[in-house]
Order: sequence, then structure tokens, then C-alpha cells
Amino acid sequence: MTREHAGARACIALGSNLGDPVRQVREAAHTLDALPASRRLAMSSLYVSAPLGGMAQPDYINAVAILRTHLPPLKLLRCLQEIETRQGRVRSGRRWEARTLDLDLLLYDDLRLRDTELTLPHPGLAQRNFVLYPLFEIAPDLDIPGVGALRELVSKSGMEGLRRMVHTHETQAS
Ligand code: A4P
Ligand code: MG
Repeated sequence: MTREHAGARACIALGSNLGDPVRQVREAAHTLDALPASRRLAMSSLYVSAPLGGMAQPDYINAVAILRTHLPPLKLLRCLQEIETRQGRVRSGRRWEARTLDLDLLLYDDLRLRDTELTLPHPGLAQRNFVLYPLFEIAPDLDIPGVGALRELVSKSGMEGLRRMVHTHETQAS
């Protein structure tokens, strides 16, 4: 089937480390489900992860979702940014600041793009275990365009600072 008929497969990283991160991520997952011209295909477990670069911040809750969508990539990115704003994200412009919700577009089919607004695959994907592990959980046979097999990336990446939440009643990051 062509992309026009089936829609594209979009992988989205969810992250939160302010407020009630578990609730934020769960709420965002439901909102993704309701995006126009889209359908959520899969959602990973939630993971607790230490902030990148040893920043003095609370731990993150991270997860990955996969959508089937007819939205074009930039339109999808804007929808994700709208969800972030609606869920109370305030942007100060500082990099890697703590946030109530971050939704990054990791992959859009096998599209490779280098635009100021949108880079695909997401540039941090291959280095971030809190993205690789949840993605592997729901799409183990995925190939990352220009990078390689997800399976290989996961096997080379440790689980340092990362823990899968096993109890659904867990509500706190740590
Ligand atoms: N942009 C370009 N490509 C993309 C893409 N594929 N997906 C542009 C999403 N956005 C993309 O993003 C900044 C700009 O990137 C936007 O204007 C968009 O057009 P932003 O969401 O406004 O800011 P940001 O999220 O702070 O961006 P930055 O600096 O890229 O941060 P990251 O890479 O998202 O990292 N530690 C743990 N453990 N877990 C985390 O989830 N997240 C971050 C944020 C830091 N440390 C973390 C985690
Ligand atoms: Mg972001």
C-alpha cells in the first residue's frame, strides 16, 4: 500500500520531569490517540531516567509512541508543540531545561530531513538510551535511516540511569 493510502509511521518520544510526570506522559499518550488523521499503533512502558548530562534536575519519565498518520511531518510537529503548550509547558529558551512535557518527533517513515524546524531522524536518538529502549520494546525490527538497525544500537547502549517502570500503580519518578 502507498503512503497516501496507509499513512506514514511516526515515532514520538515523550518526556517529562516537572509536576506529575507519570500523569503528564499518560495524558499526552491519550491526546496523541485523538490527533486528527492519525491513529496510535503502540505505546511503550514508562521508563524512569536520569537527566542527560548530569543536570541538577528531577528524574524524567520517558516513553515512546508510534502513530499511523496522514498529517505531513511539519504539521505533525506543530500538533506536538500545541499539545506541549496545552499541557503547561513554558519555554524559557534554555537548552535541556526541566519541563512538564516534551514531545519529539523521532522518525517519520524513512524520511531524512535537515530543516531548522525539523531534523529527522531526531539527532539525539542513537545516543539516548531512554529513547532506544522504549522504541525497541514496540518496534524491535526498526531500521533508523542513515544510522542502522535499532537492535544493534540497543545492544551497544547500556541501561545506565534507566529503569523500566514495572508496577502500573507507580506514580512517582523516584
Ligand atoms: N526540532 C528539530 N527537529 C525536531 C524533532 N525531530 N522533534 C526543533 C522535535 N523538535 C525538533 O525543541 C527545540 C527545537 O527543535 C524546536 O523549535 C523544533 O522545531 P524544543 O522542544 O522547543 O526544546 P527542547 O526539547 O529543549 O529541545 P532540545 O534542546 O533539542 O532538547 P531535547 O533534545 O529534546 O532534550 N534527560 C532525560 N533523561 N530524558 C529526557 O527526555 N530531554 C531533554 C531535552 C534533556 N534531558 C533529558 C531529556
Ligand atoms: Mg523537544
